[in-house]
Amino acid sequence: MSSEDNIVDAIVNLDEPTALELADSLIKEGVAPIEILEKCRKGMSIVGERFESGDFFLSEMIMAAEIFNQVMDQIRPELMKTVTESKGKIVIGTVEGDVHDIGKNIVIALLEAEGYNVIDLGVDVPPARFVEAIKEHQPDIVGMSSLLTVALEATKKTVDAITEAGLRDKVKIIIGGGRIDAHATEYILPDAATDNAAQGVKLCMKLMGGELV
Ligand code: B12
Repeated sequence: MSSEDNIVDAIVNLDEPTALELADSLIKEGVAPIEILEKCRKGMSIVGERFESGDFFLSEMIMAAEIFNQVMDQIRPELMKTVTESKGKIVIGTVEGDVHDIGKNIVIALLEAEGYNVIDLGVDVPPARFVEAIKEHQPDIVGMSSLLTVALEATKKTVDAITEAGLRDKVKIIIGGGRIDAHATEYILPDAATDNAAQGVKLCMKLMGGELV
């Protein structure tokens, strides 16, 4: 079995030392940071399935998240090695009612590695806080993350609040997260949507060029 498959198992087995050791060897072997993160994401999906089926409890999801965050800390310096000139400003947050932030933090790391200036509003961010941040920072793009089905409604409310504040034509909006699909996109009506961080970075580049995606 390869180190990449093993890191999936280490996360599912909640084996932090092994996960960190494997991440370190993968970095040294020259495996692309994004590939390592995708493997870890696969591990997190399995953890989620086990939670859903009742084999894992909340505490195990918390432990898996902790391991993922440690791996992320190891990988971030590798990502930052490629930073180029500033490409634009992005305000991002996890919407109200949702505290999942691992996916958001990956998007932030990838965007920063691409040279974007990112303002992170954190988690459980109310629509009014997004509006305030747009007024304060005047970003090119606003990113919203959500992992819970119920948080899709908060995402919709956030887009509506931006429209009601008269700011909808001042920023491009991208939504992302595990529950984002064609139905959610049709309902929320952002400028771009994805359930994948690397794709999200590509979409941001297109949005910066004025393209609707
Ligand atoms: C870890 C985890 C937790 C941790 C979160 C810790 C943290 N700091 O984030 C904790 C333990 C706190 C947690 C809590 C809960 N969780 Co939880 N959690 C997970 C788990 C296992 C992994 C999520 C994760 O980090 N995945 C890895 C990352 C890398 O993937 P990702 O988030 O999808 O992000 C990628 C893309 O979506 C994209 N992306 C994400 N955001 C954005 C934003 C933009 C702008 C862009 C471009 C892209 C993008 O980029 C990322 C990389 O490609 C998932 C299982 C799963 N399959 O998602 C359940 C899951 C999301 N949780 C779930 C549930 C039910 C809960 C709780 C309600 C449980 C409870 N009974 O309390 C609470 C809710 C708390 C709240 N109010 O938010 C359900 C949601 C079901 C649903 N359909 O709504 C899931 C799917 C588990 C399951 N199968 O039942 N959880």
